Amino acid sequence: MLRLLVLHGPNLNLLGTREPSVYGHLSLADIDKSIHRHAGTLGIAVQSKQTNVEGELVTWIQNASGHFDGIVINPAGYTHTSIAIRDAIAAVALPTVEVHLSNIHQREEFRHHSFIAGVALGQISGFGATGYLLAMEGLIAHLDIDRKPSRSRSASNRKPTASRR
Ligand code: CA2
Repeated sequence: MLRLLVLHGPNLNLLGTREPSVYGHLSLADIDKSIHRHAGTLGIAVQSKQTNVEGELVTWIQNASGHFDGIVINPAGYTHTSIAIRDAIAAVALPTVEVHLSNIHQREEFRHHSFIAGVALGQISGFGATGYLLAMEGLIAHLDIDRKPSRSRSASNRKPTASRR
């Protein structure tokens, strides 16, 4: 079974309490609930964690190796500042999708640059909590392709995916 690690960065524990016009009304617990529900329908395992501490994110990313197949991360404010998180993602070499609830490219100039984007498989920004679910699906599609040689993707011997979706 595919295992994904979902990491939430600083201040995301405040979701649902302030700035609903930017980040929506859902709490982090609500978002985690929908992540776990979606994982169930996709037939994958997820673990999600939040921290306000940069070094903790670095350690969790490092420790993901061997325990997880991919990472979904909303690095929050560290997106725009953290070379340490970028280096950890590059070092661990697990496919990683960067998620933002808001569209960072429509916001202040300082949010337009991400230190993470250059080492991520992709970036999803502006879809609210749905972004996490899209990131999980993107990682599954990527890992399925990675795990199977192209020959085994032919219609004749491809396993039906309906059981996972
Ligand atoms: O849009 C996103 O998901 C962000 O990663 C959120 C970060 C921000 O620094 C990024 O530029 C974009 C901020 C997270 C703070 O979350 C709060 C939630 C409720 C109240 C206050 C802050």
